[in-house]
Amino acid sequence: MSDADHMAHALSLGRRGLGRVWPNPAVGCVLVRDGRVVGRGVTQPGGRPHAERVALDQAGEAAQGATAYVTLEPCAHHGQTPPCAAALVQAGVSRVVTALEDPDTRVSGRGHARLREAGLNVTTGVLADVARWDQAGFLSRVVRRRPMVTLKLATSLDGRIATASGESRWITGPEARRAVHAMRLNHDAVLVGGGTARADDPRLTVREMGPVRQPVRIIVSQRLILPEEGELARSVDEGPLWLIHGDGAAEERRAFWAGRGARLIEAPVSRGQVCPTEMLNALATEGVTRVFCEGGGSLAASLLEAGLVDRIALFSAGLFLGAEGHPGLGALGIDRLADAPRYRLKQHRRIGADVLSLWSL
Ligand code: AOF
Ligand code: ZN
Repeated sequence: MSDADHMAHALSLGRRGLGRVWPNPAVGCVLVRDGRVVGRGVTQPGGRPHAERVALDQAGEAAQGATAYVTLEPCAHHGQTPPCAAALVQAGVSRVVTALEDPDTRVSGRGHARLREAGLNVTTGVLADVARWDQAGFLSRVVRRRPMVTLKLATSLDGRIATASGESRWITGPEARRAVHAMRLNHDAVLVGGGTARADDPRLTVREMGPVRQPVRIIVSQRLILPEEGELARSVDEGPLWLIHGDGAAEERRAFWAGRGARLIEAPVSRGQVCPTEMLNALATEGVTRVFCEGGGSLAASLLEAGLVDRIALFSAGLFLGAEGHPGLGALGIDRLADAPRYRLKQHRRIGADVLSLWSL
């Protein structure tokens, strides 16, 4: 097994932490001695203990003379626990292989330096591209001071997210909805605009996936006009609920939601809406690294316009909705989703930078 093979193993462990460890990165660590894995670790829920600590505890004496594969530079700072770099040295590890340098100013190069000073053999940059993809949220929070944003869209084949009369449930089928719940889980937070909260009355929790750490539910509503009798107000106990609003939100509304147990975050308003850049900056300050935005149309547009969407998860359902006065297809006379003929996917193929999907009735 090569260094890259062991690092791929550590990366797969690290991925399990995504959505559970913010504000910290989801790190994976594998300890290998004489070709045998003697310890495995992943950053624990809430961000501690760190991955190396978990792997070292598992390995015990077997860590002596082992090689540690870590997906991020081991930390060098004294947080609530001693630095991982010191722990690796103390356990007698002889070689450390990492994927990325940690941009956190308390670490940035010091972890690697400490290991080298202690006489360990250090190799860096192994599978760095994969690690950068996996840890994009943490890197973004630290370097750009905003979380990584994934925009989820569920559209008809003509790119519409609702019928002309506003019906949007459900454009996609039950399997796609389950996939959405799984995607919510590997993000720290789920974000929707106030319009969606009013129109769909969503609960935004992860359901039917066993006991899980619920992502933070974040609603952005400039004036805090949200259904006070709806699912959100009823489900505050089911997971954290944060509301982002502007300075124009009425005092009674603030008091209502605060009384319900929601966390209120005020952000600057520009052009009549909460400024998306400032909003994400505020979320990064709270430690959020990965945001899953589920719409609606205006929030998605304002994030896209400001260049704040890093990833797009596009679900396409096999129907056309059309609409009078919109670009694309004209009116098809469809008000209710049930009236739209559903096509079935026959083939799905990447062609250059495009996707061909072949559908039939
Ligand atoms: C590691 N291994 O598994 C993780 C690391 O607040 P603290 O003390 O937990 O430190 C958080 C910082 O530690 C975080 O910003 C990042 O630099 C690093 N995370 N380091 O050696 C780990 N999760
Ligand atoms: Zn550490």
